[in-house]
Amino acid sequence: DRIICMLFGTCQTFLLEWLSFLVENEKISNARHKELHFVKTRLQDAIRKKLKNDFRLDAFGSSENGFGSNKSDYDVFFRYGNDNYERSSEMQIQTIINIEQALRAARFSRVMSITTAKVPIVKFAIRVESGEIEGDISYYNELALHNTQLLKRYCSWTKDETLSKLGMFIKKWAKNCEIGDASKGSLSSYAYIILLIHFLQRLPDPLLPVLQEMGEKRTIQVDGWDVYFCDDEPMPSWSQCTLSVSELFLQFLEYFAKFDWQNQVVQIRQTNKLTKIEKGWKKLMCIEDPFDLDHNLGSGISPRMFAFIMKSFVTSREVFFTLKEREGFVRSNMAA
Ligand code: 3AT
Ligand code: MG
Repeated sequence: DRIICMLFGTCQTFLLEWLSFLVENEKISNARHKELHFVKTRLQDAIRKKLKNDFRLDAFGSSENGFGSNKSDYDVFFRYGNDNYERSSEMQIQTIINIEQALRAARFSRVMSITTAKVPIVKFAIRVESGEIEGDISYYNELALHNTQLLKRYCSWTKDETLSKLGMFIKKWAKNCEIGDASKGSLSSYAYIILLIHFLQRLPDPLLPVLQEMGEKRTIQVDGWDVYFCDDEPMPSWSQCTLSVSELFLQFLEYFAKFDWQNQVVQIRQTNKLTKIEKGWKKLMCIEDPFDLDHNLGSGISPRMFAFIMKSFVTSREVFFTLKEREGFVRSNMAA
């Protein structure tokens, strides 16, 4: 029995170390940043040939927010240069179709526009030295640019790279469990990072503050929502993380396996709890966007998917925790 325990313990340590190693190796590198810059230039050149108007492209999402890996896709916004961007959906769809034609003409691969979704996009892929980069271009959404900055601020809160590694780790775990793809009825990477920040804000010794409540709070309106967050230097008391990525991951699983999904809303904008009744939300999974407070990131989750996501949290927690306990048992026995 002891030998089996020891093997399990070793496996768990090995597995977690191995995952940490993978994440470490996949962290977005300078070489990757250069390739992304190259892709942006290629996109600009291609679009310029097709569209007469002045325009600009802005990257957002994981290539910018600190939680990106060398395998992440490249999310890009298109907007007209004069900044009076057109909001009518017909115009947006027409622009997206024009961009699609421009990318086809410039020989990008797997070019495909999706104009039936809430946010019309053009998907594309392009070969670069390290392999292939997939991406999509959507029409300018200023709020997403602000939430990218908010995530980036949280990601850089601790001096070391614990948070970015943990975020990448969780996104990878969610994708492996097939619960990390909003287009397939589960949750987006973005939603998992919101879960992570919420959890870190609520540790007995919080690792993250609530940036939207801190500093000289003032209102900054974008699309009718307040996008203020404190952007000052980190305070020393917050800046050290003594827990490892694997320890935090286990606690993250534990927290959401036991979360009161029936009554509570996951949110990162206030210290106080927020209930579904207060929001008037009835969905099984309620995850509030930090800026667009009408937006529930869990609104697309079906009862079946909810059960599947919960099962992933509970099962992963059980597997990792059981192994951890056995490892502890073995260690104490060996020490004795
Ligand atoms: P990956 O590394 O690509 O998996 P990501 O951070 O790029 O992670 P997504 O591709 O899911 O995450 O989303 C790209 C950005 O789009 C992140 C966020 O700024 C914005 N975004 C995504 N989903 C939502 C949403 N439901 N509401 C508001 N903004 C969103
Ligand atoms: Mg992305």
